[in-house]
Amino acid sequence: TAGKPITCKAAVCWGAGEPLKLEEVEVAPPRAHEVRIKILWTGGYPHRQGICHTDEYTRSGKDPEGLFPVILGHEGGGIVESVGEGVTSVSVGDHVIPLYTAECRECKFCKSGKTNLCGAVRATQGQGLMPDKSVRFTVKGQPIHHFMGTSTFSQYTVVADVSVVAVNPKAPLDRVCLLGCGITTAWGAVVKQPGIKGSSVAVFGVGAIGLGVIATSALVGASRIIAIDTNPGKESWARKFGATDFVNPTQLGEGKKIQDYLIEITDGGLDYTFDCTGNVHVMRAALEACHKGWGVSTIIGVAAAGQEISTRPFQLVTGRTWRGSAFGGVKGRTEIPGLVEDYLQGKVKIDEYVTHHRKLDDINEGFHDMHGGDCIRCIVDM
Ligand code: AHE
Ligand code: ZN
Repeated sequence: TAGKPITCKAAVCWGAGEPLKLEEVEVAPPRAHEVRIKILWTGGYPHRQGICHTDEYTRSGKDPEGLFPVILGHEGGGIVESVGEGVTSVSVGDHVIPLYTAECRECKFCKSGKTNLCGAVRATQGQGLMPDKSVRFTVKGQPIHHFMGTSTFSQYTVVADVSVVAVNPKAPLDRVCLLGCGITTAWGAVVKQPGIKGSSVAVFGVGAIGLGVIATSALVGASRIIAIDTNPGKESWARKFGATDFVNPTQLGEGKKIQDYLIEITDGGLDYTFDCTGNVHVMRAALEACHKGWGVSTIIGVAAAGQEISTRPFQLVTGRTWRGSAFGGVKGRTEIPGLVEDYLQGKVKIDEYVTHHRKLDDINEGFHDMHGGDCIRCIVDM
């Protein structure tokens, strides 16, 4: 098949707010510095409502960067089918995870030692194009946009060679595909934040991201982990992943703010808080629940278009820090192979997040899971 177009099935979103439609898609061969991947598994579509649900956010038409028609999907695993000229980082047959945060190791960002946000392909990625400004997907001759540099809702996809990482083939791809987004994002947000060992942590939102933050905080030795969610069904999930406390902010009584309650029960506030909801009001509460003088609040959730955060500047003047990270600050090519080993050694949970399975043909079933609130992660069998 190398060097020739491949016809396969993909879930195409033809317009903002439209359901995904299964189509026969023609996937062109990889050009120089590109990799064509046979996607075997993808997660990341039926995220629970309000938690990391980026594919659904873009499908809905609310993402200002959204373009149509498009093949969504950004949390996948597969096998390299062929590579274009000049590709040295992966080979045919490698088990790989596509990366929506590339790592070129040559740009100003990569060389800074300060961030994982690579600049190599981000501009074209945001335009739904490959780095040479063209697309590899067509349906009956009509070009279809790429998404987040990954487009994992297709049985074959093409990605830039800086946007993919090979992993240990002994690891089950139907599990480690989840390292393509949520679990890695949560893991990185915690392990790259110095000081969590022996500290108090509050986690706002108990979906896959929140559970990952809870599990990783427990792993690095946080002394107290308070989980917060309006869904009482999340308490058992939170405790199973290592939370020591659970608070339902809707049960605090008339007019009582969650930040005030948390400050009371922690003798002045938390050392570290994490927003895993994408809700700007929750982000404010997470900042204001931090301890005066040193508390640090990290934003992980993606807020809807046009939303803005606010608080009194006094909150920062008096020593609280507001920060955020994308993909957990993780450099995918350098760090994901180690995370896969951690999973194989039982140090990092993945299996525990998988609540649902789907066939590609049933991908629209995702909507039901998402609104049901009982779905942490669904794995789609491509
Ligand atoms: N396009 C959106 C922003 C989307 C966004 O923030 N994406 C996250 C990843 S979400 C994973 O499920 C991210 O890490 N972004 C970094 C980047 O470079 O895009 C909007 O609102 O415009
Ligand atoms: Zn995601």
